[in-house]
Parts: sequence; structure tokens; C-alpha cells
Amino acid sequence: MDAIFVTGTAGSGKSSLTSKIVEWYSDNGAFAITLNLDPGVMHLPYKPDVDIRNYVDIEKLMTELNLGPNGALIMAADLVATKLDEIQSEVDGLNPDHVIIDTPGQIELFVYRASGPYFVTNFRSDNKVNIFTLDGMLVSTPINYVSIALIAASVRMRLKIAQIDVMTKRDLIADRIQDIMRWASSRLLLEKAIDSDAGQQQTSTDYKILTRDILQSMYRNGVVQTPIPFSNLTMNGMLNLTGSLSRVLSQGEEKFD
Ligand SMILES: Nc1nc2c(ncn2[C@@H]2O[C@H](COP(=O)(O)OP(=O)(O)O)[C@@H](O)[C@H]2O)c(=O)[nH]1
Ligand SMILES: [Mg+2]
Repeated sequence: MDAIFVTGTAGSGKSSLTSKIVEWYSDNGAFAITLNLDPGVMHLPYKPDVDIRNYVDIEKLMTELNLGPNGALIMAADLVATKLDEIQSEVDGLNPDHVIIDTPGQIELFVYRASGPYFVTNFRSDNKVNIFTLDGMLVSTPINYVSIALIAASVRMRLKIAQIDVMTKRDLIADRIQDIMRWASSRLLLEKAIDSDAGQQQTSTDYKILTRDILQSMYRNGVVQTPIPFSNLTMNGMLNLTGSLSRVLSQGEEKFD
């Protein structure tokens, strides 16, 4: 069984992508299931086969422990790790080829607390990969792109498994996607773009230097990845994504520590 985690900032398209990947695998003859790990989600664009909400109840946490919505979300995120055994046996019972794992809306609840990395490390599967979704709508300038790529690298450092970066909402940035991909695919062009961005945006020289230093360090440490542009609306980019998934999954788990 392959475990495909889907992480990303709030609203970047994790749940939508989860539903599209499971649909694609099912249409192509594989047995894929979805696991929802977001205890706080109200509506999902798919019907989860295994659901953390059957084990962790936000409403109950709020009334029984007298917590506000934020406190209950944090408590619920921490409780996810304690339900690993139950979730694992539900998934194993279904015996899928692929399990697509949708994670909490707010990335910090999953990636930057202890519970999420614990779950990722201890969930048993033959191969694991994390898809990090970068919200295409947030990539307005090259400097901005580097700051999001930095979140992607930081997630990779936290989860320590192979990662594929996907830029979602390509249908909404059709007029800019070519430019974005041109500099996202070349260090030289990205550095040039940062220089001209600085002029356009009244960005201070200090900020420009900081961005270039961060970028250089990311390149030196091999954590820069060209994201795969993708649309959850049109499915444009699905073949690139699934091709990349099968390559990474067949290579086995890549450690980054
Ligand atoms: N146009 C467009 N909208 C998208 C795309 N991906 C997600 N959305 C929308 O963005 C919103 C947030 O998506 P969701 O999958 O719930 O994000 P999550 O919070 O990361 O799980 C929803 O209204 C989606 O319909 C995309 O590729 N294109
Ligand atoms: Mg979601």
C-alpha cells in the first residue's frame, strides 16, 4: 500500500486534490481510498472511506472541556496521533493499493505540532509521499514565490518523507502561469526576476538580498523543487502529477534529515 499525504496552506486545495487523485486512480483500475485527518472540517468534496471525525469530536471537546473553537481545533489536532492504531486497522482492513490522506485545513495544526509528524512517521505503508499544495493564487511576485517555496521546504524538513510540490488553481492564473513556471524552473531566471521585482514593488534592497540568500541556501541544500502546475477544476496537470507520484513511490521513501 502507498500512502499519499496531501498538505498545504489553508484553502490551497488539499481536499479538492484528494478527491481528484482518488477519482483518477479508481478510473485507472487501482483500489484507492480516502482518509480524512481533518477533525474540524464541515464539508468535503468526497465521501471519506476512513474519517478522523468518527474518533475526534470537535463539538464535544468544546462543550466538555469548555474550549473555544481555536482551542478545540488544537486539542483535536493533538488527539489525531492517539487514534493512529484505530485508523491504521481501519485502513489495513480495506487493504487498498493507495490511501490518499487529507490533512487539517490549517497547516500549522498538522505539520508544526508533534502529532502530524508522529502520524506520518508511524503510519505503516510500503511507500510514503507528501504532496505539498502551493496556492497558485498566492504567487503574485517572484519574492512571494520564494517565501511559499520556503514553506514547502520547511514542511519537507518536518515530515522527512519524499515530497512533490503542486501549484494549484492554475485555471485561475492562466495569464501568469507561463511567467511563473519560467522562473520557477530556472535559478538564473528566478534571481533575475527577484531583481526586477524589487524595482517594481518598492521592495527594499535588504529584502531583496534576504530573498536571494534564502534562495541560494535552498539551492545549496537541494530543497528547491519546480512545482507541478495543476487545476482541480479542469484536471490540467494530472498526468504530470500521477507520473511523478509513480516515480517517487517506486523509488521508495526518501529521507531528509
Ligand atoms: N478554480 C479553482 N478553485 C480551486 C482549485 N482548488 C481548490 N479550489 C477551491 O478553493 C477552495 C478551497 O479548496 P479546498 O480543497 O477545500 O482547500 P483545503 O482547505 O486546502 O482543503 C474551494 O472553494 C475549492 O473549490 C483549483 O485548482 N481551481
Ligand atoms: Mg480541506
